[in-house]
Amino acid sequence: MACNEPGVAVYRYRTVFISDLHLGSPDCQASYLLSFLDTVEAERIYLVGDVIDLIAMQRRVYLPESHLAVIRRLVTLAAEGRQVIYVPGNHDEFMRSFCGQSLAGIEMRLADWHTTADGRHFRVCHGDEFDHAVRCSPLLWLVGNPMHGVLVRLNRWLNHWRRARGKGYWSLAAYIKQRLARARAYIARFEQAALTAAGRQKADGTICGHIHSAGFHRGREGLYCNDGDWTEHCTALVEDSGGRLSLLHWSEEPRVLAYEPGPEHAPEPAVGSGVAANRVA
Ligand SMILES: [Mn+2]
Repeated sequence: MACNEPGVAVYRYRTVFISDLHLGSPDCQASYLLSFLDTVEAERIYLVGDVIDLIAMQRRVYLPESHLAVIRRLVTLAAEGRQVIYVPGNHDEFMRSFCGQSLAGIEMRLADWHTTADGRHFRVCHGDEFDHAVRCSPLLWLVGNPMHGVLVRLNRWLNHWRRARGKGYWSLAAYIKQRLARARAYIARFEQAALTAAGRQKADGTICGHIHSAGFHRGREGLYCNDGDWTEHCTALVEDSGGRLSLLHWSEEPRVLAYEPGPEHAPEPAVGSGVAANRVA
């Protein structure tokens, strides 16, 4: 479906930030990504790294039609006059050698500065540059979902099996919880590294991806924004015409995951100012 087809809802934003698409790997949720690109209009689209997963492609090239359609769509958007800016990440590090050039109308940049409609300056980078400050595998984070009930049952089955083999009790739930706590600590350290960099650069904040965890965090140094990923979570960071940032979760029912936290005691966004407010058709 095309944006200008009558009857198709279109959501309009000033800027859209997406990262960690991992095109070329089976993990990419290309059909949701296509529906997002077909339904959301923006003047400027930022691709914040790990767009093409060259690391996965070295093992095995996986480029079905849906992945090629995403690439075609991005090239078309650029040809139609949208500004498409590609800031490579660690999985598409090779693309960094093209920075400063334009590829099929897509501007390649090592990192960038984005000024919001309300005049704030954000540094845009993939985020792997903060890894050194974190010293903990981002893979930890893929441990995933604290589906507690499932876990408890799994734990019971596992220990039943262990007992039958004369082995001692081992708590899977405790193990996973410990790993999740470590994952949370990892994210907190990553956020802090990004904020420290923003403070150093006299920016109002940092916009990045990399850890596959969409979120905002307001620190003394500014605002941390992570646009998430399109492998598990299908999330995007968007800026509306007034410069306000929010995080969208894209599925059959798009919804706002979070609004940027205001300064302390700022009023909550008005009801109806969510994803529907940006619906224009
Ligand atoms: Mn990455």
